[in-house]
Amino acid sequence: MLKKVLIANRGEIAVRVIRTCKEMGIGTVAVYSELDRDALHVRLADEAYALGGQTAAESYLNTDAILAAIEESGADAVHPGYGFFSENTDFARAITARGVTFIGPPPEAIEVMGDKISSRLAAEAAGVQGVPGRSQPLESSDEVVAFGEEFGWPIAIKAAYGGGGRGMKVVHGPDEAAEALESAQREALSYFGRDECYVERYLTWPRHIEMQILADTHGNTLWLGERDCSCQRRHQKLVEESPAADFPDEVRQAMGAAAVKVSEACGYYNAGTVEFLYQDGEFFFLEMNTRLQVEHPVTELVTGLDLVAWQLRIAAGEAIPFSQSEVQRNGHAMEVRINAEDPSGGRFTPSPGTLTRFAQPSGPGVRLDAGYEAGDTVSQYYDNLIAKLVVWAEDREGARRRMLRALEETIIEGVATTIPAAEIILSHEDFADATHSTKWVEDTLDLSGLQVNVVGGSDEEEGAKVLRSVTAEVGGRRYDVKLWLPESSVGTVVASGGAKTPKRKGGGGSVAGAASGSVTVQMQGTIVKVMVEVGDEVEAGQTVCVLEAMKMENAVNAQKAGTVTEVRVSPGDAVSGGDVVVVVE
Ligand code: MV4
Repeated sequence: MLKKVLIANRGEIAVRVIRTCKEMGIGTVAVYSELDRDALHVRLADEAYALGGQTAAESYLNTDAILAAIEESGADAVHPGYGFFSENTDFARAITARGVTFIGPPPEAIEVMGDKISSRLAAEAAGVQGVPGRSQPLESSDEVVAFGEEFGWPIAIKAAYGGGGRGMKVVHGPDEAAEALESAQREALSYFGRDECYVERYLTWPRHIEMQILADTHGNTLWLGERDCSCQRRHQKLVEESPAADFPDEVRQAMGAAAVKVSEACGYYNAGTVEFLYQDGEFFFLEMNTRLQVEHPVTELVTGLDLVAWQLRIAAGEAIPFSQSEVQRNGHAMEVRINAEDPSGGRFTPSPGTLTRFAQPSGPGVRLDAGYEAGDTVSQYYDNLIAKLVVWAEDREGARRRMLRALEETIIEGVATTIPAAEIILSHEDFADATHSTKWVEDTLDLSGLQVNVVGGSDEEEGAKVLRSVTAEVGGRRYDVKLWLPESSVGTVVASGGAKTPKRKGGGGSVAGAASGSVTVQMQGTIVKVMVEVGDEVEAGQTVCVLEAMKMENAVNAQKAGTVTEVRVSPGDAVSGGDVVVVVE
């Protein structure tokens, strides 16, 4: 068995992995950025190593720093969690070359599934159909038009080398084809470094149903059951559940068998997920996620299996000792993601800060996988998932009611959270009746009246610490020691210079009252396209520029008609929420 596992991640997933390692008697090594030096995953691990840096790129994605921590700690395996290095084959190969086990699939499987054209082809070769479409990169928008005319509109343009929702454009007719292809290629290039896109029929009311698989290095591949992740907004999942409601068992069996075929076709081992779109009783292969997923606890609660434990055993070379027919599924599980985001008005804007209070739910059938405790700070630099609340009950209605009860017990102060939005979703009759699809939150659910007020807001300055180098002598030997000291103890901090435009306080973008001529952005991001010039006439609602934020392209629209008198940004500019980009008079 593995002896010491380094967890190359942070937050709730690092905590999740540490817990199972402890139960299995495996040593745990945490790594941390400067901002995470007191984080929960660091507190729980047996030992911890500083990576330095603040942003993910400087810390959790710093290969050299992580390799050094592996070396120092003597870890014999690395668990990558999700995100970060979980699907990075260079990293997997680099550690494997050092004799360290990567707790994940073979790199070749990550490669085949990492690119949607090759994964589509691999699935097709295994006899599993994707959405009807073309498995070649598009050369021009004429091909988009030709496909739409042949198969019917709407159609979807997708990034071949993409993932998640990034780079997908829906095209409703021939006149939208050129602009959609251009935008899809631009997004694909900026996110994935390659601009190849392909085309598929667009399903208008699908459910997102994914199948969990588990495969070992001895040729055993099992499917464990599905999760319905249809309840999402802008490709961020909000609620996941298993089993999927109104999902016939023969479809489940067929989808399970299809997932096993896809996974075998790429020589997979480890835990994995095969995603499908499900509409009108038919399912279509979408992509395969070659990692442990955020929502894996849903499957753990219905099967009673610890997926992290099985990842560890499989990585150590053990064979899965049970067969497909021995996998049992009981009752119903649901997961709600609790993010530090303000769902007011349905906007879900990031709300980083210190959790001044965190009352955790408990009682029958409740599991909370949190990455934070009261007093911890959610940084703007990382994913803002605070915790996953997962419940189990005998049936769907029992799980729904239990989730509402547990959400009510969960009290977080200091930051805004998605809990109020989850409560609205779970109380809605469409959710209770399970008539929702992937389009439901964005198209039907109305969160415009939701207003969240953060209670117990933290004083940002209080407790702020700064890094200072101090020379110390220990037993006569000289050491340079770094100390994190309260800001107040090290004298005045000189404000960093730079002529910054004064920013309006609390510039949330939406201006109350009459439509403003100052077009502002709602959130922090990068301007990728400017569509107007000084002197242009614009109409109310017309798009003036495109903002890339939260992994998506967002149209920034004029609020009133008039003439453009100022354009304050150009492509590539970084902007903050509330910044004025264009002035219309
Ligand atoms: C689709 C689709 C409809 N038709 N493909 C979005 C993310 C990416 N993984 C695939 N996605 C979709 N592909 C065709 N041909 C609808 C979606 C989709 C979606 C899929 C899964 C979960 C949520 C979604 C939300 C919107 C659109």
